[in-house]
Amino acid sequence: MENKDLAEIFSEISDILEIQESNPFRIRSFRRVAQIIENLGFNVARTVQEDPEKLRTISGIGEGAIKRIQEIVETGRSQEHEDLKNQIPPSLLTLLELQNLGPKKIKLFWETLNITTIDELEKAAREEKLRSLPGMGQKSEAKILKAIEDYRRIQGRFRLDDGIEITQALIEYLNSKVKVRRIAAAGSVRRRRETVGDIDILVTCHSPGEVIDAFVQHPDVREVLAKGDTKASVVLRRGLQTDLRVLEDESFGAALQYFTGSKAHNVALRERAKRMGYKISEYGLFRIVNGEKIGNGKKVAGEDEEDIYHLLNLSFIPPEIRENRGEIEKAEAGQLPDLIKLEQIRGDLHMHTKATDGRNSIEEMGDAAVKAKYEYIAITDHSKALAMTGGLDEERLLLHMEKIDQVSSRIPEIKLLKGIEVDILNEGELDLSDEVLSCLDVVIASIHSRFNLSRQEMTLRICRALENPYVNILAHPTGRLLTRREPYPLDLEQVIKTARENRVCLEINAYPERLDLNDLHCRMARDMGALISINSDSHSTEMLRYMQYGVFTARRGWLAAKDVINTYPLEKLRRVLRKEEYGV
Ligand code: DGT
Ligand code: CA
Ligand code: CA
Ligand code: ZN
Repeated sequence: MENKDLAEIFSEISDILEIQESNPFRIRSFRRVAQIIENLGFNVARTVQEDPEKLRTISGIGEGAIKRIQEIVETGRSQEHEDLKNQIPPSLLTLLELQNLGPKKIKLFWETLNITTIDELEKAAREEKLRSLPGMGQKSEAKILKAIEDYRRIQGRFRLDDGIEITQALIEYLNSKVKVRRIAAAGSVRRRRETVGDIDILVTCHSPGEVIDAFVQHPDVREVLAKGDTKASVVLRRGLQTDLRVLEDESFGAALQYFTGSKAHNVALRERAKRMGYKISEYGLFRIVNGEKIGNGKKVAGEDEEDIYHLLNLSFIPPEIRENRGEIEKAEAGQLPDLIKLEQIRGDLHMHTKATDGRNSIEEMGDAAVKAKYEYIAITDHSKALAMTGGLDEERLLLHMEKIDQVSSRIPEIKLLKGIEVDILNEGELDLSDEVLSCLDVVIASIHSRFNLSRQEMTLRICRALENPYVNILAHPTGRLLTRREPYPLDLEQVIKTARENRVCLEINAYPERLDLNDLHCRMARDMGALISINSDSHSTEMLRYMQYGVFTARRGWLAAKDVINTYPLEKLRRVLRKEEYGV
């Protein structure tokens, strides 16, 4: 069982309690447990059985929570959760998935208009029945309609980190149950697309029946959609579908190529094969002569994926860029970019500490970064405009900077750079004085307020901030939250141009819910000569691992190490941050 599954149960308990207007303290404590579990870097379900003491040391997780976790791990459910669910219409919980709609509003709609489903809510909003309710108005009614529209569009897609974690766990599980020969993820998971619709796993094995049986018996399987001799489809917890295919060794590579996709890439590859006198399918690459397969249908490639690309006179195309965006032409010319790798990342330039809304101290972040084998990191807490995070004013920031220097000298393995994530205010002015900003090593600017400006206003606002001589990085430039919030309207081309002119870098925020810039934006930035910084935006030591998702996005955006400043050695990085150097 994944941490997300456990966290969801705790979070649903708190949602239901909130709808029932139960004790606020209880509501908060369940909510907190959910957040902690979701962000822990180890598997809680396994730990609670093997080493429950480890959980007892985590603040915020009490005996009650541990008992509940044990119950869920042993029985697959929590009795209290089940009881609570029986006390409300089940569809109310679906309403919680709408952006900006919390338990209080849901309770209000339910009690006053007897609304329990998304369809009913939509109808009421269209009939203008919501606006007259307490705390509601025309604007909030329109927002609900927008949230419903967004929900319907993204429904059924999952974050990449969930997709990868679940895939890895399934592969481990199958390996532990059956002697498999080759096993791999295909589909959008392998292409590292930012969201995944379903998981595709391919396997070769001497006894297909055994793998299929083990697969459908996995404890997280909620429903078996199909079960055949060589293929099965199941629905896991949280509704994620997974397809498993058992293959012959001699066609594993061909199947991996086919089921990795994307569909558009496959169509283009198939046309190329045809022009060259080949036929390509999930079973192999076949040479066609006079409409016949050479050697009585014996294929020329199939066992290994690389052979297929090479026989088609292409260099191997990494899965992340198989989207039919020009990769086949570049592979033919031998001009594919040398895509960035996680090992090339030397540091992380965006993270928070206890000084604002992070969970760990400067020391703890520094130690964790040493473990991640980084050479440098930047500590970048929030500025005062984000009052709810305890954002820093000038005075506190100066003290914080001293501390960062002290910790840095105590940890010789790594350099801690002094930074800030400064809020961009209403008209593009920054939340802190230039005087203080000029003393920092790294200044990250970001938007956390007034998302509803027009495209032109937002573009102007951001560009003004980029013109400040001390700004180094524009954080999460479009503000989108995957499967939750659309980007604000923005002329990104203008923003990139202004960034480049002012020697500002654009961030790939690696937080799996953001991945902002996205893959296409990265490529646009690179083509326009702007530099990128990939940052985890960690709010605890465990989140440093999110760096990998930013690297996946960078790869999908055709970036090489030279395009990304946190692959540079410290001295070169500092020249870029001082704006003495920009570009390659
Ligand atoms: P997803 O699951 O929506 O995130 O995206 P994919 O790419 O994983 O799509 P999926 O699971 O429907 O299929 C896996 C791969 O199988 C897909 O990327 C390409 C291949 N494939 C599926 N159907 C077709 C098809 O009709 N034609 C071709 N050429 N390839 C297909
Ligand atoms: Ca898929
Ligand atoms: Ca599929
Ligand atoms: Zn941040």
